Amino acid sequence: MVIDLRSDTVTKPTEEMRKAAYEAEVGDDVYVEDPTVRKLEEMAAEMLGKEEALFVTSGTQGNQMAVLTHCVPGNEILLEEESHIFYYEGGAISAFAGVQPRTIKGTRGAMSPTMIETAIRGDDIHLPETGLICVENTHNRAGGAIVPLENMARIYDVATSNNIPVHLDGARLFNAAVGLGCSLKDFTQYTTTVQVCLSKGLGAPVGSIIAGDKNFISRARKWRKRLGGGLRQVGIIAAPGIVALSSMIDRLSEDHDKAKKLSDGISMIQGLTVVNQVDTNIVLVDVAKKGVTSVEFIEKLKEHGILAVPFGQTVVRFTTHYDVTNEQIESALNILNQC
Ligand code: TLP
Repeated sequence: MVIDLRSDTVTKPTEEMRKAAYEAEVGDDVYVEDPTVRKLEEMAAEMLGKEEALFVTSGTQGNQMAVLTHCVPGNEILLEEESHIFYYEGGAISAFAGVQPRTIKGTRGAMSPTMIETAIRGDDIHLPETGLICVENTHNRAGGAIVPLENMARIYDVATSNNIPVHLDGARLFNAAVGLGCSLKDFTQYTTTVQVCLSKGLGAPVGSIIAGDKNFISRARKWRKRLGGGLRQVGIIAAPGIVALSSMIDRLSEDHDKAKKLSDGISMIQGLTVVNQVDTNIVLVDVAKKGVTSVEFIEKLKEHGILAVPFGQTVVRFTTHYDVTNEQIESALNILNQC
C-alpha cells in the first residue's frame, strides 16, 4: 500500500462526485449554456464575495488569465519570491503576458507592505508600469503558511491608493479559511480578483475558479477562449466542483490535524527537522542531518512505500489530504523512523 504524501492534488473523486458527474445537466459552455457550470460559478462568486466567477481548467490557467487580463505587455508585476506564479508556472507570465516579474522576499509567505510600496514604479518614461500585485494564501513554498488578514489588508491599501489591482492565488484559500476559522470573504475583501482550486484539498478531479467584477470576468472569458480553454458540455466536470464547495471545505481541518500529527512525530525522529510552522496541511522536513539530499531521501522512502516531493536541496515536502488516513500517518512515522 502506497502512502502518497506528494500533494493534495492526488486525491481521487469521491462517490458523490462521480455520481454528480454522471447525472449532471449539461449544455455548450462556450455559449454560456451549461446549467451546471453556471450553478458552480454563481455559488463560487457568492462564496468569494465577487460579482462573477468563471470555471477554468487549472490553477495555473486561472492565474495566467488574471495576469493576462489585468496587464499589458511591458508591465511589471510584484510578487513574492517563492510564489507559485513566479516559481512553478514555467515562466508563463513572461511567455504569454509579456510582463516582467519583480520579486519581493516574504516572511512565511507574507510580503512587507512597505517593500511593496517602495517597489511600485513612479511616472517616468524610463520605467515599466506596475500592473499587478499578486499574493498567495496559503503560501505553498512557505509550507502552507497562512498569510495574516492584517497583512493582506495593508497590501490592498497600498495597492488601491496607487490604483493597482491585487490578484490572490488562493489555490489553498479554503485551507487558510478553515485554519483561521474565518470565511473566504474575510480574505477576498482585500483582493481585486482571486483564483481558487477545486482539485486540491477539496478533492474535485479538475478545475479552478477565478472571480472578480463583471468587467474583469468578461475580459477573462475572452482570454480563456484564446487559450483554448472554452469547453463545451463541461458540466460533467463542474458537477464534482459543486460537491467540493458544498461538502468538502469543513473537513479540511482533518487534513490539518493529520499534518500536525505527522510533524509532531517527525520532530521526535533523530536527523529529521521540521522547518515550517505547520498552519495547514503541509510539512517541510530538512534531511541534511541524515547526510543525504532530499532526492536521495525520497528515493529511500519510495522503496518503503511513501511518496513525497523535494522542496530544495535537503528539504522534503509532505502534504496531507482526504485520501490519506490517520493509520497511514502512523505507518509513515514508523517508516520514517527507520529511514
Ligand atoms: N501546486 C502543485 C505544484 O504545481 C507545485 C502542488 O503540488 O502544490 N497556486 C498554488 C499555490 C499551487 O500550489 C498550485 C499547484 C497552483 C497554483 C497551480 O494549480 P494547478 O496544478 O491546478 O495548475
